[in-house]
Amino acid sequence: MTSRTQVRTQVCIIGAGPSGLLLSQLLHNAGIDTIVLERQSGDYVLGRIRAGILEQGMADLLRQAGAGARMDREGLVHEGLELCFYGDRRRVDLKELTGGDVVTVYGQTELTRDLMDARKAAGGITVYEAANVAIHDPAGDHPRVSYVKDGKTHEIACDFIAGCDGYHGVSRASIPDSVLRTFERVYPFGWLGLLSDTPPVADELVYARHERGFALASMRSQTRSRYYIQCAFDENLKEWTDDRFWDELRRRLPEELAAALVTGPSLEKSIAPLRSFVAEPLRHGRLFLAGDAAHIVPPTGAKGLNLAASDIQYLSQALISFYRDKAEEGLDGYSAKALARIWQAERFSWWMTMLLHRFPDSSPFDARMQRAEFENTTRSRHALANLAENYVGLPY
Ligand code: RFL
Ligand code: PHB
Repeated sequence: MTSRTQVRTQVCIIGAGPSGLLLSQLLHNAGIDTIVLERQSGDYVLGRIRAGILEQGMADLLRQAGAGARMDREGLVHEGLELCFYGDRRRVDLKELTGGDVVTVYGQTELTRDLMDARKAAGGITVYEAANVAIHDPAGDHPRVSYVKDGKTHEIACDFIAGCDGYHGVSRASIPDSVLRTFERVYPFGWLGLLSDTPPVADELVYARHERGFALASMRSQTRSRYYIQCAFDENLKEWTDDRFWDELRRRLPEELAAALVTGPSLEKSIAPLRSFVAEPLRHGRLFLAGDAAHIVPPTGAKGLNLAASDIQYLSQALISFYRDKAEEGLDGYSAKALARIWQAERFSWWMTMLLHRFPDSSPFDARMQRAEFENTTRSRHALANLAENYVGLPY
């Protein structure tokens, strides 16, 4: 027999990724009590190499959460990026095209670490390695969340549950099929990523369409690079030695960059599938979905983490005004408000993906259309400005 303990909190947050940790800090700063439940260990969460590009909104939220100091010191401000289409290189001046907006290069790992530290300093409770997390009665007035830790079952009674547990979490799965509608596109390829302690090949990110497939040159700092190449969706990671990766990357980058590429041993190598996904609505009674639990974008537009930030901004404001003013409008409007921005980011990420990848089933007509799309985008200032304003992030 296992014993069962029960505690109470105002908002139970499931998932200690960027969404859950950011929400916990914003609520804590407003005097709202939270408990965060995370299935993995803290080290495991920090070991996942993911996003690297922060929109202004995400950077501002991190500061608001009291966790922005290191990003302000160490983050790299990027005023532009490069698109390369079969060797044709075009710089996109984000700052000039948007009237001053830029992005910040700062790894999700570092951002997560900063949020974990801020939560620790604030004395907030995060339960790591919480197994069998289960949601009870989300549509009723007294929702609960149970979990198992060290062989003991625990239960949390709460006012609200924030489902910040990513694409494979329990939160979305706890909403009945009769309530939830999902929209999905799975792309017929993946991204093979490599992280190395080598200087980045260029000062700005380079998104390259090559006849062998897409490649991206990104970075985490002046001394740490992050590269991706498009691969088959069922690619075997074991078959990709570092040398094979570097050779393939060199083939796909513009010649001058390939010649300048500095290679070194990989610190991490992984394959990510590409998918577009949206669940609607984002609320079921007292359960709210945010971040990857609610939506997935292919990484081409660098929107996933940033979209999590806008969800959390809307949700935290709604919860704060509920507790401060007993106002329910924010909670009632959360799903529609967040989804409006989500669909814009979905469109942009889908469009960037279609523009820059090699599709195995593409016809000669499709190939010409992809080229025409590139020409249309780079020849027109209006089209470039549209790309730039989406890349730096739509306002929220
Ligand atoms: P996360 O980060 O997946 O965190 C969810 C957390 O919930 C935990 N969890 C559970 N906890 C308790 N009980 C359960 N049953 C649970 N099930 C899951 C998980 O262990 C995890 O810790 O979701 P969150 O917080 O919503 O954050 C979303 C971002 O992580 C994601 O959107 C980005 O990483 C996407 N992404 C990028 N986004 C950007 O904005 N810019 C980028 O440049 C960018 N590049 C990327 C990316 C994602 C990538 N991959 C691997 C998917 C590059 C890649 C390669
Ligand atoms: C990254 O650095 O991991 C990164 C950058 C831009 C993207 C996707 C991933 O579009």
